[in-house]
Amino acid sequence: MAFDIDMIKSVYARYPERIAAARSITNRPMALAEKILFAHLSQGPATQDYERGGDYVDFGPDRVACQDATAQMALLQFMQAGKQQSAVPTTVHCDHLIQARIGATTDLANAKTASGEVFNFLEEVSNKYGIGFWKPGAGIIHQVVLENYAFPGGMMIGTDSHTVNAGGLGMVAIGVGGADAVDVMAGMPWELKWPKLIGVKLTGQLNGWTAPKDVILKVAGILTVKGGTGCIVEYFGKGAQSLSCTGKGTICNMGAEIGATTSTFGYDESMRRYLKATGRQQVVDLADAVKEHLTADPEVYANPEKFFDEVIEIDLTTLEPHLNGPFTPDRATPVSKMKEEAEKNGWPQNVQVGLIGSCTNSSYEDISRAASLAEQAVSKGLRAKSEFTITPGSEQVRFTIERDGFIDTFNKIGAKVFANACGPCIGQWARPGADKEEKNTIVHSFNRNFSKRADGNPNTMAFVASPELVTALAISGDLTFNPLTDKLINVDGQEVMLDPPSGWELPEKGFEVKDPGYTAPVEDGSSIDIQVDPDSKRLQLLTPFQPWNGNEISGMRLLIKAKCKCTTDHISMAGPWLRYRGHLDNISDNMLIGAVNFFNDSTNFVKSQITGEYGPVPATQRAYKAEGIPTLVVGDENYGEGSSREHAAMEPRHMGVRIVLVKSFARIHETNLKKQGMLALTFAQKDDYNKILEDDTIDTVDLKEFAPNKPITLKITHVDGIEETITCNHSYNANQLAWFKAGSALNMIKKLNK
Ligand code: MIC
Ligand code: SF4
Repeated sequence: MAFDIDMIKSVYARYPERIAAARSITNRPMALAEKILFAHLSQGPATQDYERGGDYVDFGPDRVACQDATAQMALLQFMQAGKQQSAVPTTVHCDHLIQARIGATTDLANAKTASGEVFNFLEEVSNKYGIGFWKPGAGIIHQVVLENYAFPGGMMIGTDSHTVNAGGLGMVAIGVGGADAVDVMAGMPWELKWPKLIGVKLTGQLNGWTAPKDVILKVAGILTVKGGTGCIVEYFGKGAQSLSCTGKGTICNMGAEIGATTSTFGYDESMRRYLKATGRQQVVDLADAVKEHLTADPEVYANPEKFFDEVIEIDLTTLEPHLNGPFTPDRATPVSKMKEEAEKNGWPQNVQVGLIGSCTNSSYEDISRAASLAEQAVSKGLRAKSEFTITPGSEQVRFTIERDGFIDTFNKIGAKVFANACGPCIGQWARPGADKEEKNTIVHSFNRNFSKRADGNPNTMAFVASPELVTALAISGDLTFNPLTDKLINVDGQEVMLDPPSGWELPEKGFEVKDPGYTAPVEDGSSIDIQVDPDSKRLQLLTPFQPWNGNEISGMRLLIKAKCKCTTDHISMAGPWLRYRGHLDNISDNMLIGAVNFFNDSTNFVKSQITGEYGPVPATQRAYKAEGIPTLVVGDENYGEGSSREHAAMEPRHMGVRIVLVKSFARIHETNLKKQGMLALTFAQKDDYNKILEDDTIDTVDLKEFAPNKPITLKITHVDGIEETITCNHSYNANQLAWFKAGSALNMIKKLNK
């Protein structure tokens, strides 16, 4: 049975009218992404065309999804919005707060004890506001959404950057911070800059060792971690149609790693098959009735250069398996070049652990193909030389793969099955010995591989690959092993080769699950009273941020000038800190502790202008706050890349940082800063980054004239008394400016609801 079928019906019912309105205005063939955007304007049918990469536009997404680690802040904010119910179907998924240590059953039980207070809070709030609740162990948000909620041509937002996974079912699904989710849940328009469009034409067909993952690993290599910023990536061509729906999900999922707003595919047979297999024939019937609107106009795919801002072509037939890493998901190395690269760069050859699963790659197809290799290993007298772990994406997948014998197969090569949760992908991995910080290599089928991400060890080099390649490398124990050409020695001393993997797109006997782990909310939750213990270490009700006082900001000191890559993991680390995601003051003790200080190349070691001493970033900032001294944070390119976590914006706001000034921002983080009433600025001249010195005092000169499209000037006074001014750009529109003035977007919502 499909959830929210009435909502899906009404979305499809309005498609013909909405597309006709858009067509009469644009007068040109449209890409799928444009059709979905036009069909979801919050104003109704289109009355004007929009400039790609220029206009901010208001949308009305169909649904919202939140995961436990971000839902806490999203719901704490929603509770202040003064609404009785969420205005659109919304779900909460408990997946990030489960630590992988021993194995699924024990780890899940431990998580329920350790984070019981948070899970209960999320369940109660969900019940009160009409939100569907997926309990711990039910699965990872994106896999559960794909299996239950995604539908072709729909638009959703989710408080997780990999919400984009739902593009595998032809949605425009976008990762956002909690404050954005509050807009949609409060029934208000949700704003996004009309994206540019990148077309990726896939020709040929995958074969042998190559998997859908390799498509996105290749694209990441081409576009880099910021190449997709502000863009929707639309995949098309015969090759696209030949991919499974879940394979499409994998490709869209990792679109987050190139900074893309989202990625999507046109409605096709693979989606029909997947919808049917997951009990949603009804959605197929509805989608079929409007199918011409659920893919681009044929002219667009026939002449992509005319309609997309950029076109990439990839031939699946000749595409090689890739390994991306270490430390960044866009460092792409084809498997045939790995030996050379590893030697050149001194990457440890010995693979210590191979990890498959996660929200990116845990479909039935992925697991069955990986299992085919494990099966071969057994029959050919091989054992996995590396440790090997599996994190299934959902209880439905886990139950079905267990029924079909794959877990037994994996057990034969000594695998460990973790809970259906994020686990090692988000630092929730109690990896024995990680604290020794030894240099080592792991390979995984997740999406991110930033420093410290999986096990907290800065010297762990993580390489991202398809589950098939991860399995082969775990069997060989060698990063430079190329299964296409290399032989292995088995227990009898014979040379053997692994045959290419094989598997099933969908289970022949259908999916099965006993308890999917879902709890529907009560009809009327208005009488539910949510209590938060004022002494709780895990949860804290929010105090509204102060509005802007209308004055210039004077006497700012530099808190930190971050050097090179500064992701949201550097700004607000995950792993053990996930436990404070519902407590703004406590989590602020991790603020920027991973960022590298430009002036001494150390992390969490900055100069205090009060004492002249060096110390940790959070303590230094707390001292500035206590003295009422405003501060500023400076950053490099693509600052805030990675996660949607708005804590990376709320912490500096709460701690008294006033401006974040960088060379460029990642999309979600820039929006999060704006939503929380922070000033997010970029250097008009990137080289001005070099003008900011450790002991500077900084003042705004013309903040009082803050207006859209008008740069802001900063005066820098160096310690020798020399003054310089620099020009800073910003992308605030009138609406966003109002958030700044009110202190936050939430303060605005509260005002409007009064
Ligand atoms: C991630 O993959 O980095 C996360 C953890 O899922 C985050 C969300 C979070 O930080 O809670 C994301 O991708 O948005
Ligand atoms: Fe969870 Fe990792 Fe997916 Fe983020 S990327 S949702 S942490 S499995």
